[in-house]
Amino acid sequence: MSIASKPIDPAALKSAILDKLVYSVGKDLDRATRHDWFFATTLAVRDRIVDHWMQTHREQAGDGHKHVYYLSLEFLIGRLLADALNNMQLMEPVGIALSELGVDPDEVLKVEPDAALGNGGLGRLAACFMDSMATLGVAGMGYGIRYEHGLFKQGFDSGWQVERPEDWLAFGNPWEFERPEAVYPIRFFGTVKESEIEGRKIYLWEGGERVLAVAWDTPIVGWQGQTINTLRLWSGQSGNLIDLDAFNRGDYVKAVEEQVNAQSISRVLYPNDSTEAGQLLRLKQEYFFTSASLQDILRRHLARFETFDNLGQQVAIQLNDTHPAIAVPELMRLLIDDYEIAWDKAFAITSSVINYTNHTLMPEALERWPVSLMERLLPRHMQIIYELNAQVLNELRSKPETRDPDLAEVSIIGEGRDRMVRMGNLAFLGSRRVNGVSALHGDLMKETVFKQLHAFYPQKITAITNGVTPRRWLLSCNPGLAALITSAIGDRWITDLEALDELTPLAKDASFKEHFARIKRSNKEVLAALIAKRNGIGVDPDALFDVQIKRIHEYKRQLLNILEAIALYLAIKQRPDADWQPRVKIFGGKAAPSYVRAKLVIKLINDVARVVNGDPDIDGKLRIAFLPNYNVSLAERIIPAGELSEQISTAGLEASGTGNMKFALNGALTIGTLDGANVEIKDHVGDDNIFIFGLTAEQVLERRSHGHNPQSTIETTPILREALDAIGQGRFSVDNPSLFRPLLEDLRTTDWFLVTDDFKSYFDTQRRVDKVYADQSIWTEKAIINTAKMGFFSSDRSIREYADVIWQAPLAH
Ligand code: B1N
Repeated sequence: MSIASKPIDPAALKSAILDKLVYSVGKDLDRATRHDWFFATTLAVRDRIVDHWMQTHREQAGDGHKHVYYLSLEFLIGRLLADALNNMQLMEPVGIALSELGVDPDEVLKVEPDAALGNGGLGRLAACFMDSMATLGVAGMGYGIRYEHGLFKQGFDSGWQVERPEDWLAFGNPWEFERPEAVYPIRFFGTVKESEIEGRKIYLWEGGERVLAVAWDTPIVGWQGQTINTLRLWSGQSGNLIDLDAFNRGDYVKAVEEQVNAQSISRVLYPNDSTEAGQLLRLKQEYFFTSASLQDILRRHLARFETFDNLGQQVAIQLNDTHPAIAVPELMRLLIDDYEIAWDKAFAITSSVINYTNHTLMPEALERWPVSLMERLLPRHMQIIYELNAQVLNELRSKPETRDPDLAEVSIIGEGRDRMVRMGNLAFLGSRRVNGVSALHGDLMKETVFKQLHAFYPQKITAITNGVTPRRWLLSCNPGLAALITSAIGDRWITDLEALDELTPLAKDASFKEHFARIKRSNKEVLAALIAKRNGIGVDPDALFDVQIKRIHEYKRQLLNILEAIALYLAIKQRPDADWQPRVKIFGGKAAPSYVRAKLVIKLINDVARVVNGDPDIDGKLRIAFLPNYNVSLAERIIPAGELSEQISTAGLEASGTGNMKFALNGALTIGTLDGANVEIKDHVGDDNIFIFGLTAEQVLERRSHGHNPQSTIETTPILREALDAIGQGRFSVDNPSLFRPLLEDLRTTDWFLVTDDFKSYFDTQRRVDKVYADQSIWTEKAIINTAKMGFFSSDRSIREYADVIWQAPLAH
């Protein structure tokens, strides 16, 4: 029986919540804080989940269910209560129960901390996939790290980004269950001793550091609670709580040193997005969670079948980027050294269960670890990597068409002065399937980073376009629009997003259009109030809401956006009485703390905002607001109010993007380049319902190799030159006119991300946007078409494709 089919009684919920408040939280009604109510509510709801969780465990134990394990260094899950209530259809009765207790349900939902165990798209995708696996009944388990501190909190100080530590566990976490019995030892450093027993070589990896990985489980509730899967996060612990010798000597620091070191592994998330971190602690984190997860997977499998012969039939492992790529030699090591399986068989098993998703082609994000570091930290793995590499290269060498440079390209070890282990090649060679995250990205993988590997293994690469869960990104975040859609076409869309296509004819229906526009307008009012509260500026809900929310990165080109804003500002000042379309430019996003240039872009946006918003000549025709501390919960408030979605990366560099899908689903039109999934969004909504501009991926490569001359582009584009001059003259930084010189100098010389090349086309396209927006009836039609055509971009569709093409795992629902 599904949870939804159980009678849902607000009175029973009310007494369950009260019980939890008194007996689990230890407070009475009069003294309970919002936090206490959040805890009590979650614990009451959790009880209803747990029975079904156990039921799911029992069902999935049978051999009819292939077990899918999603290994990811990041799970950007955000808040869980609203999601769980929605998926279990308990939102309404819990709302009633709380109200009757004199508590505002919205306040309770809002005090839940936003679990920011990820940086951006890659981590959020993992969270959407967990939701879709549970909804479709895939026996899917997520494995990651239980970071004590998630992504830093962002504040602004005089327009500069400042970082504050994040502390989501400070008040405890009612969702998780510690599993002290699921504990695995993880070794670092040490040495490998070789010996022989009965003609068989034995490798003993000994000494070094040893830490324990302890499991913490969070239930993941699928739609209507039919399947409840598990997200298992590992935390670092020392086996020795205290060093008694040191303690007795009076050396108290030394006495707890081992514990402190072990815990530091899961202390904090690295704040990098699309760049590699390159530090020892990062590599330790990667190995720590990968090894713990694989040990757990093997133990679970043995408990089911008592043999590894059928591992490939019963288990699929998905590596979310190369962060867990050490899984390839680790699985080999466990099978060979711990379970005495021969090399060839171990490799056959490994390469039949492991799969790898690539999320970026940018050279600075492709993980490479110095051989010398790996040899020290993971000596046994380096032996396995060398042997695997030799075996693969020998096989390929025997093919008549193979040339030496081809072999150098596919080698796991990059030669040169500093020898490096190329994690992408390792993951590719150890995997059954390697997938890209959009059609364009899949093609580019074959033509660029994996060109040679693809030539040798033409069946391996597949492209599965990303998706987003409609439960969080429409049903839960935009209840008004969700209700309108359901009243028009029924609620099938919640689990079958293609049903949205039935809205297409309604794009011409006057009454539907009016409702649709009214909901957008009301979402804009809510966002306007938030902007007033957080940024202290008033924005007109009738203006065009133009939004760019994502990590701050040069390739995402927030700089192009703010340059366009400056050019528009100068144009308005020149002709203040012309018929300007009022516009609010909204920004959100964090820069990696060490990414100096990205932080300077944040400062520039904030400084331009201050000048523009304070200029009486502009009179509200242009407003700029950079909302601090962009995260999942803030996205849930911004996206329903967005009208123009900025997806303006240099073509070929954004592997997919998923914000682009969330905006279009909520009725925003995209202004974007032909990059990542924008290409497919355009195919689905049609050329008339999207604003495409700029160079294509192919033209970008061509332009970079020859014909790129930013200086002359600037000279021949007066509006661009004037915008740059305004910055250079200190118009936005009167106290320090040279502040932004690094940005200007780069634009005038290298301009690697082709901001100057795309500027004119972007500016002109924005003016086209203004014109279309002026006719609200036409704009609304286009917005409805965008929502109607987003069926393809559900993460349910992505997971169906993974289950079919990669995992060969059945769906229960
Ligand atoms: O993965 C998303 C895509 O939609 C985005 O286009 C892509 O940029 C993003 C190192 C990354 N690629 N690489 C990362 C994250 C953290 C890190 O430490 C790289 N993130 C992406 C989902 O496919």
